[in-house]
This record gives sequence, C-alpha cells and structure tokens, in this order.
Amino acid sequence: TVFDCSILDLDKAHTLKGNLTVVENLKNIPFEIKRVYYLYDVPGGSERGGHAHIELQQYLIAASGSFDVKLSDGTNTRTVCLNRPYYALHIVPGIWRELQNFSSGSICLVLASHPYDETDYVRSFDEFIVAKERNNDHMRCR
Ligand code: T46
Repeated sequence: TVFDCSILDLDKAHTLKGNLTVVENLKNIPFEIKRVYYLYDVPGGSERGGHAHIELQQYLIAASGSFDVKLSDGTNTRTVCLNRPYYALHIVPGIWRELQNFSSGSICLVLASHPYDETDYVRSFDEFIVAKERNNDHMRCR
C-alpha cells in the first residue's frame, strides 16, 4: 500500500566545504541498484510519471529543488513533498505515481532495482485499478 512507501533520512557529512550524502548498494537501501537516471529541465507546470510498476522498486531523491510525488495504491492516496537532497522516497512495486510541482532547476534522481523494461509499466490508470481489484499476481498488491 502507499503506507509501505517510506522516506529514508540519509546521513549527511556536513563540512565547511559543503555537504555530502552517500547511498550504498544493500547498505542503506534494501535492493541492489541496477540503474540510475534523473529528470531535469522539467518545464514549469509539467507532470511526470502517471504509471505504476509491476516489479520495479525505486528511491526518488530531489537532488536539487523540490517536487511533489502523488502516490496511489488504488484505495489510498498520499502526497509526499521532496525538498531536501538527503530524503529518499522508497516507492514499492504496484504503486501509481505522479510527479508534479517541479521547482525551477529541480532534479529528480532515481535509484532503480531493475534495468529499464517497458513491459514492467502499467500506464493506464483504469488498467491499474482493474488489476488491483483482481488482486492478481500480475499486479502485485502490497
Ligand atoms: C518513474 C518516474 C519517476 C529510457 O529509455 N530508459 C529509462 O531508464 C527510462 C526511465 C526512460 N526511458 C525513456 C522512455 C521514454 O521514451 O525515456 C522516455 C521518458 O520516460 P517516461 O515517460 O517513463 O518518464 P517519466 O518521467 O514519466 O517516468 C520516469 C520512469 O519511467 C518511471 O519509472 O517512476 O520517472
């Protein structure tokens, strides 16, 4: 459910030169990172996401600036504002996500559990709801 999506408060190495935050495979996150990508130059008012994943789990970090992540499990919704580079939002499989309200110059850094696979996407909200209602193996409900 959306309540399984938690915010990880990563450690900060705070120095006079500025700050540094580390993410290490299997150490502070529960899966091996297979892919890293980032969203940037998002035009004001644009939305990203608008889909769910069947198997993929990810951490989202506002490496710069801020944005909102709207989560739905088909029953409950939750909106998380990411606005610090040391917060990482864990999105478990089977969650619909919409990213909105990107601040100017913001960067959404994503740490993903699997390589890119378009067949892992559910890009229709109606299909997502049907799969959730069936509660079948195709769309894992957590
Ligand atoms: C998610 C949110 C936060 C690739 O070729 N490789 C990749 O690894 C990815 C992620 C995308 N693409 C291509 C597929 C599309 O032609 O890049 C284009 C934009 O992808 P998409 O429309 O899926 O972008 P977003 O920002 O709506 O969604 C992405 C991720 O796909 C998704 O997993 O959770 O960021």
